Amino acid sequence: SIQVKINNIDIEVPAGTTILKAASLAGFKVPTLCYHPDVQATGACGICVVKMENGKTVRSCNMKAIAGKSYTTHDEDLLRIRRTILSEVLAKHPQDCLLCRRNGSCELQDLAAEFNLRTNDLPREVPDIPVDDSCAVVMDMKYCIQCMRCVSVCSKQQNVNALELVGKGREARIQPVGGGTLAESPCVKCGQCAAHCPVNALKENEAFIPLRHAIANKELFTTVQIAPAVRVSLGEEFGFKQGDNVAGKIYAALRRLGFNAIFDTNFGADMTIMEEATEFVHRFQNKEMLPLITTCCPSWVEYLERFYDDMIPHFSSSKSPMMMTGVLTKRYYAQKNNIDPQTIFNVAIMPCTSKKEEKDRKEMAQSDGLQDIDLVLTTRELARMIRQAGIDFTNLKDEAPDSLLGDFSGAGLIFGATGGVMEAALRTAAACTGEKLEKLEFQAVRGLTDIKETTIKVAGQDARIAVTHGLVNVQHVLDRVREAKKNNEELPWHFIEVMACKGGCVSGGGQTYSKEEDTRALRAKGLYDTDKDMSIRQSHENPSVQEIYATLLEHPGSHKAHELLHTHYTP
Ligand code: HC1
Ligand code: SF4
Repeated sequence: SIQVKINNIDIEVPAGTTILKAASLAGFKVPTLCYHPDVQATGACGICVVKMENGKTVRSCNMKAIAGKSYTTHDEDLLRIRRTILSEVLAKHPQDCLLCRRNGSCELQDLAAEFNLRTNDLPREVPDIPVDDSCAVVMDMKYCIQCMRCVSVCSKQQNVNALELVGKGREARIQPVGGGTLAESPCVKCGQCAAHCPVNALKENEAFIPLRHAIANKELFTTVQIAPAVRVSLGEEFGFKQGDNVAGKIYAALRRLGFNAIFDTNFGADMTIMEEATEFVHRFQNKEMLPLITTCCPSWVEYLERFYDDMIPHFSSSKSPMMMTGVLTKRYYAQKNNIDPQTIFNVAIMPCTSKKEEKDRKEMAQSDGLQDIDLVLTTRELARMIRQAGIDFTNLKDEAPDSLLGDFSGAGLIFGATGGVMEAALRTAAACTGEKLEKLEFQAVRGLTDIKETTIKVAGQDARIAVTHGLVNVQHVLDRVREAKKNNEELPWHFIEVMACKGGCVSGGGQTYSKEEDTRALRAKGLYDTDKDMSIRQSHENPSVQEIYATLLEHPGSHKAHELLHTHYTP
């Protein structure tokens, strides 16, 4: 470690620490705008300048602190520089803050407040760029401040490269690659660009007004499910700590919003495991089309279809938990409760933008035209809706979801973190093929390592497992599989889980904004901690799952199960 001085405060920091981080460890918050811990710091905006001993200024986000040196983070000169930069950005930015969706969560607005900007004499020159709402991720680039975070996450974290910076100087702008709409670009709708946008330029296609109308329509029976990861993120919007599991309050809030029945995607996750574990055991024992690859994540599905279409036959045919909960709402719950499924309006609250498109995929269409999921809201949209309805979320008493599509095991719950789907599948695949499980935790597939591997006994044989997340890591996994197949060599893995977003759904493109470094780990911990204390932690032990098989589906992989719970993907 090294010693440095920040504003005359001595502090010891690990060698290699940036000045920005050293300042924060010393108790000073240097303002930033283009900086985000997930992306390579470029210093593009210049707001984070600090002064060295010789009076020279440097950008603190990408400069390492030097041993024995002293830095000033706040004085009159720095304030003047920062106010000038901010004024220039604001001159090109719309100033309709009161009417803006990011009102209250905009990083630019926060800085304007922090710097007490009251006037701006610079000439206004807001670019005139039309809104692109061609898909689940909306681009309104007149708000763009060219921080480049979106371009960076899309290329470095997701390896999609759907966005590019074109033009120079005043003409510079970010656009979908090739200049068409985002829908025409290779975008997979993961929403990571939106989750990293500091302003109102990139965002989900908002759907809560149609939802309000549906709830107000007394002829409709409104049902709702919440995804695993939503419960460990939504609380942050209302002052809870990162990773706090606020599921009980969410159920209570959804009831107060007027939903007629409240379910949980975790239930569908248990159903997905029943079908997918069965599918895996079958393929593994018969050495058919291995490795099996998970398909819960629609951005991942789209990515594979676009870039690795030769691998489509490896896809699991089991629908995602959202779609399974959806179909069982309209085909099972409706029947059991004498409700005409045509009158059900079925909503899913997801940490994800891509789920807004999954529900409309042609593979999900029912032969009679009934839509399993009618509308998807992100975590952020739910927070807005709760506020608008005047619900005092923080002080709500915990409530329970409705039976039986609200009943779940710990295995269904951990789906929200990378490795969770695999761990849940292994808890069932191993147990149901007669293996004795010493413990239910599979530490090897937990955590934020890019590619996680383990071997586990299934039906008396070693099954090799890989888990990866963040689409940039996928190529290393799939290239090895392709290579082995081409050379007729032994496969590196038999079962692979992929989630498009780094960390899995806990860090999905629809989650609460965060610039903290340990957000993913804290949210995942929230899920694992709850699972640890649950009495039922394996999907096949969920009594409601057992009841559905006993009364409707017979057994996993049955003809009826295939009709309702499976799909198929074609190149
Ligand atoms: Fe996910 Fe899934 S875990 S895809 O990450 O399989 O979005 O949370 O709902 O469907 O369960 C997301 C989360 C979610 C599905 C489940
Ligand atoms: Fe890139 Fe994902 Fe944004 Fe599409 S949604 S532009 S793939 S980051």
